[in-house]
Amino acid sequence: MVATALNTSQSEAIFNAAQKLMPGGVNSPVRAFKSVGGQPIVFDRVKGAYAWDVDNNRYIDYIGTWGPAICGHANDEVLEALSEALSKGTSFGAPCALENVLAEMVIDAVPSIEMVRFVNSGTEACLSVQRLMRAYTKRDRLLKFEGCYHGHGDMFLVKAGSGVATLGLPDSPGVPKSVTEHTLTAPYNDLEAVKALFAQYPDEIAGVILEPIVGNSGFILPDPGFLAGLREITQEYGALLVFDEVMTGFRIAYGGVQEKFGITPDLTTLGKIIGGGLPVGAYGGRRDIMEMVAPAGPMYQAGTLSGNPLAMTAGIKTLELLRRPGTYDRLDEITKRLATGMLAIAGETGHEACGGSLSAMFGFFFTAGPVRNYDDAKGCDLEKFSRFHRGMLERGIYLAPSQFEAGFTSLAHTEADIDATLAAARDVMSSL
Ligand code: KE4
Repeated sequence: MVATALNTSQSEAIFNAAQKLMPGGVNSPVRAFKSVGGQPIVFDRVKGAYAWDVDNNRYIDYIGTWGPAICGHANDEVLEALSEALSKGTSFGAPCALENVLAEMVIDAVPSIEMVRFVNSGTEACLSVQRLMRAYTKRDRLLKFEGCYHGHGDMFLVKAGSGVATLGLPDSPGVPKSVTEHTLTAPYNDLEAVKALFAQYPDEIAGVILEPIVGNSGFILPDPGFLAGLREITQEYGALLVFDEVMTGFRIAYGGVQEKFGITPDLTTLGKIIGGGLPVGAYGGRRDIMEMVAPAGPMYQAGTLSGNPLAMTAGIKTLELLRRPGTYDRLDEITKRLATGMLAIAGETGHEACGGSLSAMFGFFFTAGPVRNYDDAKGCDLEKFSRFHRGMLERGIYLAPSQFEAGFTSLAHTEADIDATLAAARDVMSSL
């Protein structure tokens, strides 16, 4: 593959300095490109489907700040709403009507949510929801799936996905055994393994938490019947079913995977899109469970900036844009064009590949497949993925710098962007 000269001198200088100031030069590990190697790109600005680095190279961006930018980066209507809100202050630390507005939108949209609590990140949402699962059921064990990532809470850093998988840190140092010993894991899409764990611990499992479509081992869909099976098993054993829709919420459908697949969990976590690019997470679900949360009930959780007016404003405007008619048909169409094109080109250029897309989420693996779980994902050609990633970057296409991530499109991506991406993919794959 001919490497095209990409001037990244400013990125290099800034990133070198950053490594002396912040661990690995980043504030979130996956951004350091450790899994794919090469020079991370330092962003200067973003707009729509595009990002520009500090050397003024332009990229078609398929990360979209890891999901929030589903309406396109720096959407004019979101920015306008924010500048209005800004004039009234940045944070109140007191009740604010905007919290009611976003809460009502989330409750109206997400089938499982009758009551919601806003926090400041997906991690905080998952940390809070696992405490609520245990408080409500008075049971200690949690069941998660290998390769699923639910933020960096200790109890979840057991065979997690995303940056943990990328760095090969399935069990991070600093996490005491006493915390993870209550965390059970099973392979994704393996209902028999789940049944066996419930048979072994019939009245000890507070609940099952999963990514209903996996984005943190790469893009992995649930097998037909998997989600329904989990709904049945948890009901049978009096355990809770929790969908971590931090990534899929408002991306797969306006009501998330639970709306698209017609399976209603007891609790849901959200993040990313509901903040429209500002820090917002949320957890919500059945009223009888949520009323356990302080100060309505005894389960404690709190946060200085939770529900702040700026973040609420960005979230409200983003959901307003998403609930316009035709949004998800458009996202599905443009993403299918990309994913089917990529797989076709892989085949035409002699590379085994599998994957696909659903609504505004996509992914592919360099393997014949199928990829149904984390082990399958780990078995694909990671080295080839790294070379593909670098080749695409040099051609102005910004893909997630890890095989264990999903790709994201937005309402700002055009057919021309997709076709330019496919042309670059053909160029790279022809000499990969
Ligand atoms: P945050 O704390 O990063 O807002 O959310 C944690 C989280 C929880 N649940 C799911 C399903 C998630 O995907 C995430 C975060 N996603 C990663 C991307 N795979 C964030 C990117 C990063 O870690 O920098």
